[in-house]
Amino acid sequence: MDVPSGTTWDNMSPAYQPPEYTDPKVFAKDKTIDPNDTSLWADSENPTKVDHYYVSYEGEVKFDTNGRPLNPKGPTGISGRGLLGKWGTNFAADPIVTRINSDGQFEMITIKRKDTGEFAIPGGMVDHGERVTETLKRELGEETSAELDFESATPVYQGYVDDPRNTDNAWMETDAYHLHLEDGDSIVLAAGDDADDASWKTVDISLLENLYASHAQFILGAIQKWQKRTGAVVMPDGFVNKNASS
Ligand code: RP5
Repeated sequence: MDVPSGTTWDNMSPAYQPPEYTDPKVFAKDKTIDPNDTSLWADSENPTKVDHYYVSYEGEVKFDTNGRPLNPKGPTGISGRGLLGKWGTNFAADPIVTRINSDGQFEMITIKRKDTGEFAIPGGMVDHGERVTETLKRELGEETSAELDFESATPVYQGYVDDPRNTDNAWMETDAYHLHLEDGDSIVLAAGDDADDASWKTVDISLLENLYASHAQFILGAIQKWQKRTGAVVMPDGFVNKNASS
């Protein structure tokens, strides 16, 4: 269902009746089916019976009259959880890993997602009780086989992700961190089960315009901070001007 841009929960039409969708895979992975089964990852069908707080980087979470959390960015045109396991915020972490290649171009580690076929940061969901820096390391390892530590990485974004899976009642938020490697050439990548490809890609306009969800926004934030620290500038074709002052 199309929702006019600028629609909020306060100004939406009283006639708004979006189709309801929660994927059968989500119901099949309901943790309340067997609380001892650690392979189950989805919330109960009842949003008032979940085992987590309703929190968001975007502010206080609001609810509808049935106790369903409401997407902080407003109506999406679909209710339920879609493909997402949790009611409310589904927290992810995104490791942005960069280097300058031998031609002088700024590169980053990307994966090709199996679900949409788009290139993306090799991020993933934060497991229950996991620290974000642990998620960054684990997800990068699982999706690309690169083993890196994120304890000293630079935080570059924290908040809502414009993810195609978002619904009125379940949405993605992330913590994106940046790690720039001086010796990135030694890292060999191999795609894990969740990805069709894992590779270094030049960060140029063409890559940024075709990345999954709002990943380009996080990468531009990382580049901006890196430019401030180093005084170098990443040009739109990916070449790094080391003598510029940003
Ligand atoms: C995006 O989905 C996040 O930014 C992160 O990259 C990703 C996590 O979901 P999965 O890759 O685990 O499906 O919203």
